[in-house]
Amino acid sequence: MTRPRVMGIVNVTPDSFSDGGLYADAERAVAHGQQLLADGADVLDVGGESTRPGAVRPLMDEELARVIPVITEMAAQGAVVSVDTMRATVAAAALAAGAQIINDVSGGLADPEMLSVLAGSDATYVAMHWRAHAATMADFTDYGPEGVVEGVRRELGERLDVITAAGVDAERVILDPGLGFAKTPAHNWELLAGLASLDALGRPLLVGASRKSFLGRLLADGGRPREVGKREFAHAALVALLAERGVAYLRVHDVRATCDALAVVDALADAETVGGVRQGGLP
Ligand code: PMM
Repeated sequence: MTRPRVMGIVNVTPDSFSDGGLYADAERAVAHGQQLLADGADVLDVGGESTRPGAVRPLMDEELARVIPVITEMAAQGAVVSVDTMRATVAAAALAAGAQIINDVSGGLADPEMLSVLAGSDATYVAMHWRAHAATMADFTDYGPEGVVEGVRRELGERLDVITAAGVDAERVILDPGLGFAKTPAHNWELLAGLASLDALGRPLLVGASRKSFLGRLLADGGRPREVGKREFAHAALVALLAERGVAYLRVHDVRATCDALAVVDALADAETVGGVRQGGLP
């Protein structure tokens, strides 16, 4: 079992559901990124557009002004930086500023130029399952008779075909089921339970569950979802289970809690393996 890589989230946005406004200026965002690295993040994912349900898109210049100074500084400090954007122009500017990964929640659907920017670079590409922008995605949760797991597998497979047809080596692509994006809470659990069926696509998986509302719903008290900042224990439990299921990347806010959960998984796996042989459990 390989340890998943931890992608720490740096949202340079005034309105993200999970941490909106906390790191909205470059100086605070850089300090936050440094803290995430100190906590054990392998990659920093810098984003300037909130994708929370119903969010209004920022103007392109606004998005550029939010992310580029932070990417420039973090890359200069030696961090592996990912840019969370659906815009080809932002992706290109981020690569020029030192980013190595394009995290496109639309998997290339939102901007027709995205795949040519990708093809002209050597960046890694995270292609997430996506059906519509945040303003309307709640209207696209019907997966018909095939169901959400097969629907996401099929639609992600179609994206992978389009991406490789654009001249991008499949080896550069990481796939993501897109928890919460045109998904109900029940869909998210079904996808997590059915992750193994995405292995058929032959690419590493990234999962972003951190602080999402399906966890808030799970932990609801008297019908009120658990507040965003108090979902980290449930998320850490999920992290351990995802590590055991072979997920390659975890996109998270709470890097320290995530790394602690992964340390537990590692320790147990080491203890189970004696002389290179995995030991059985209790009789
Ligand atoms: N979720 C959000 C933003 N970007 N990127 C990927 N690849 N996967 C996700 O699940 C994902 C993402 C929304 O969460 P946030 O507002 O807390 O960043």
